[in-house]
This record gives sequence, structure tokens and C-alpha cells, in this order.
Amino acid sequence: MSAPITWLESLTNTTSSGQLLTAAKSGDCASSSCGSSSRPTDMDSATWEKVKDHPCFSEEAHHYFARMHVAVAPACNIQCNYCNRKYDCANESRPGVVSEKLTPDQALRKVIAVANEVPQLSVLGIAGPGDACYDWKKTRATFERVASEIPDIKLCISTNGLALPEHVDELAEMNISHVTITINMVDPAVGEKIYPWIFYGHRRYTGIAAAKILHEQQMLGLEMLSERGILTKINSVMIPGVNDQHLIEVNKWVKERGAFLHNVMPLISEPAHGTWFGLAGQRGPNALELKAFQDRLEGGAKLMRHCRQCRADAVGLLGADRGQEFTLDQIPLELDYDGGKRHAYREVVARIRDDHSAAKKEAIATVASVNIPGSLQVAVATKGGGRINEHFGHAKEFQVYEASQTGIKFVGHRKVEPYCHGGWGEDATLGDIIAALEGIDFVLCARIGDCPKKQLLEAGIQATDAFGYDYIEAAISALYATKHGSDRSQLTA
Ligand code: CLF
Ligand code: SF4
Repeated sequence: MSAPITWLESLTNTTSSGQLLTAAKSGDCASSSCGSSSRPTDMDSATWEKVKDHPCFSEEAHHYFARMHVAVAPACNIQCNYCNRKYDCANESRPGVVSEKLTPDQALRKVIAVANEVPQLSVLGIAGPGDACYDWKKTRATFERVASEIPDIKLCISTNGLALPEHVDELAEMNISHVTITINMVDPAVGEKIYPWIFYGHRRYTGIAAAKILHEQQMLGLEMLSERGILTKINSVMIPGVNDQHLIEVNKWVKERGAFLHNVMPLISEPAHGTWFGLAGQRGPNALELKAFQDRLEGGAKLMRHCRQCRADAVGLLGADRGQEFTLDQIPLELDYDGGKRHAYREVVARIRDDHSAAKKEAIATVASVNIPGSLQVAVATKGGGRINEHFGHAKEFQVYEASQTGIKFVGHRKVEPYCHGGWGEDATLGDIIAALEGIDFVLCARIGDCPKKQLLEAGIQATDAFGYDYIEAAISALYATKHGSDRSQLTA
């Protein structure tokens, strides 16, 4: 058993002497998935079964499970002012961006290659690079081929909604369990500023007429999915001065129509992307503006805050794209599916999640017991598994948590260029990282050198590796209690 445990250990990021691996080896069921104690208390067990290994539909699941997209659907039936599918960059992460388009057969090869090598893989999504419902034949053929080879993979689709109603029954028949609709407006007067045209019923529409049809189709599609018990997530692009305040109304409408999650994402807009908004100088919201707006929406439709605005060919854990390892030229022409790694990983994760969940509950209780108002913003370097297990210099993003008397919650992420290049830190990069960490009180990571720690401190951000490899929430609760205690200097010493 020693060899498999070694690779599982690295994947699940437990320490070499961790209790959890002992439990995994012994097959002790005391804290296994049978108990499913990791289910949130505000979710029924049927819904939990649907989301517990979907990294987008469950924030908790995104620490453990990965999705992949196959870019089989290039055609689109609308134009969004934030989209230009011609622009590609392998390092670019935003919807509509893709390095190579695939046929359904090529997509199947790629899914098998990834499933054989990425044990965290749980979901296959089709998110374009155009519209998966409009380019339906290829979407359908891909899902059918993959489902017959890998029956336990979840199928997920993302659409602008215009062609959605005509495919809802097929989606249900094909067991497509999760659907995302991008809804940026419920008022065509707002929609007119986002969509210059749509193509519907063999005709092209512009202006208010286009936005009105799109809106009606989106609402109809959402209602039809809810009636059939298919989980829906609504993605909304927050465009300051265009639809930002209006998204409060969108949140109400989609909640009333049964949406499971509402994901408000920042507009990504640069002139180099060649989009209408990019060329017009339309800016996107910064991290603090996005968080403040999401906070205003609390109490409405449940929010997703961990979206990474994926490419249409993304592979891996959210925020850690491995797509470049699985380009077609690297995949053998003949390939059989081998589910060994995925199944072994799931067994170990079932145990780890329950342990993580217990640690999280204890941490939240600790935070709630500190009877002092105020919150702490903590940025965490992690490679997954719910632990602080990434070096400061290697981090490509920091996950941001907020601790307050109401608990500890994930509130977003900040993308950065890694500080460390070939073993040396880059001062210029550190300046950018400090800017990206605006508003953060603490940084938690597995290792950090004295030099970046000092410069972070000069910028008012305390950083420590004292909690390296601990569970994120356990470390944050210790910090929170100490912040309101007398001595926090020992944590950053
Ligand atoms: Fe892909 Fe979208 Fe399915 Fe997830 S992504 S089709 S629901 S499997 Fe996820 Fe990526 Fe955000 Fe989308 S992080 S952009 S929400
Ligand atoms: Fe681009 Fe998607 Fe909008 Fe089509 S629906 S224009 S692919 S962002």
C-alpha cells in the first residue's frame, strides 16, 4: 500500500504523519463518507448529494474536486460587449478563451486522458467557447460519448440562455444535472447596453427587441429547469455604471425562479482583448468593490464567491489550471479509461472531508465565542485540500476569508504573479502582490522568507507560516482569537 498512499498524500496535501492517512489505510469507517458530516446544516441531503463533489456548486467541494471543460461548441447566437473569442493567450483565464477547438471524438480522448491522470476530476463542463445550447449537436454528441465511457462523471453546461428552452427536456433525459445561465439583466433597457445583437428564429435582432427576447428566453429556461429539479447557477457579469446596481433586481428575479446560486463576477476588460467594452475604456470592478457589492446581496439568492472565470478549455482544480498539460498533441490516439486513481482519491477524500468539517465547526464556534466586534481579512496560500499548503513565493492566487462573530467565510480570491522565480524573489512582483492584497490583514502560507514578510509588514499586512499545513479555518480562528487578545506578535515572529 505504501506507493499509492504516497501519491494520495501529495494530492490531498496531508502531512506525512497525519492521522487521516492512518485512518485511510486502516479502512476505519468512523469518520467516513457514510456519516457525511461535511454536509452544511442549511442543505438537505438530496441537494448535498448533487453538489458535494461539484467544485462550482459547492465552495466546500472546490478544495477537493476539479472540473474540466472541452471546447466543442464554438458557435454563438448572441454578441456580448465583453466577449471576443478571437483573442487567445495560454495564460489568460476568462470565459470564451480557448487554445484549441475539439470535435466530440477528440473531446472524449481528452476527457479520458485527464480522468486517468487527474484524480480530483469530478465534472465535465461545456462552456463554449461559444454557446453550448446553440452549438447543440456537438454538445450532445460529446456528453453522450463521455457518459458511456465514464458514467460517474457529472455533466454540466453553461449557456447564455437564448436557445436553452428548446433543449431543457433533452438536458433532463441526458442526466445533465447542473446548468449555468449567464443573466446580466432583467430589464431590456439595461440589456441593450450589453448585447448589440442576437440571432434567434433565423433572424437577427438588435437593440431593445434583442434584449427583450433574450430576457424572456432566459427566464423561461430557468423556470423549466427548476420545474425539472435541475440545479441552476446564474452567472452575472458586474459592469460598473451599466448593470451593477441592477444586479440587485436580477438577484431577486432568479431567486424567485428557483436558482440555486447567484455568481456575480467582475467584468474583465482591457483594450488588448479587442472587446467592445475593452476598446471603449469600460472598467471592471476591483476586488473591494466586488466584495462590497456581494455583501449587499447577502440574504437574497445564495451567492457563489469562489468562481475563477474559467477558460472554455480549463482543466483541474479551480484556480490551478492544468490545461496546457493536456493539449491534443500530448494525448495518445488510442486510450482506455482507467478509473483507479479517481476511485482511490475519493475514498481518501471522504475521510478527510469529515475531519476537515469537524475542524471547521470547532473553529467557527471559537470565533463566535470571541465577544468583540470587528472582522479579520485573511489571505491564504493553498494548493487544495482545505489546508495552508502553498509557499508564499509559489502562490498564483490567495484565497480570501473573512472572520467575524458570524463565523468564517470564503469571500473571494486575489490573483497574483508568483513572487519566486527560479529560487529568487522579484521585488517588482512583490509590489504588485502587495497591491493585490489591499484590505488584507493577514497572509497565511506554508513558507515565507524574512524579506517578503518584512515588506508586507511595512505595507500593514502581517504574514506567517506558523500555521503551515493546518486547516485554513482552524488557523484563522486562532488568529482571530489572538487579534482580540493581547499578543499577536508571536504569530508573525
Ligand atoms: Fe464549468 Fe461552469 Fe459547470 Fe463549473 S465553471 S460549466 S459551473 S463546471 Fe465554475 Fe469556472 Fe466560475 Fe464557471 S469557476 S467560470 S462557475
Ligand atoms: Fe461570448 Fe458567451 Fe457572450 Fe457568446 S454568450 S458572445 S460566447 S460571452
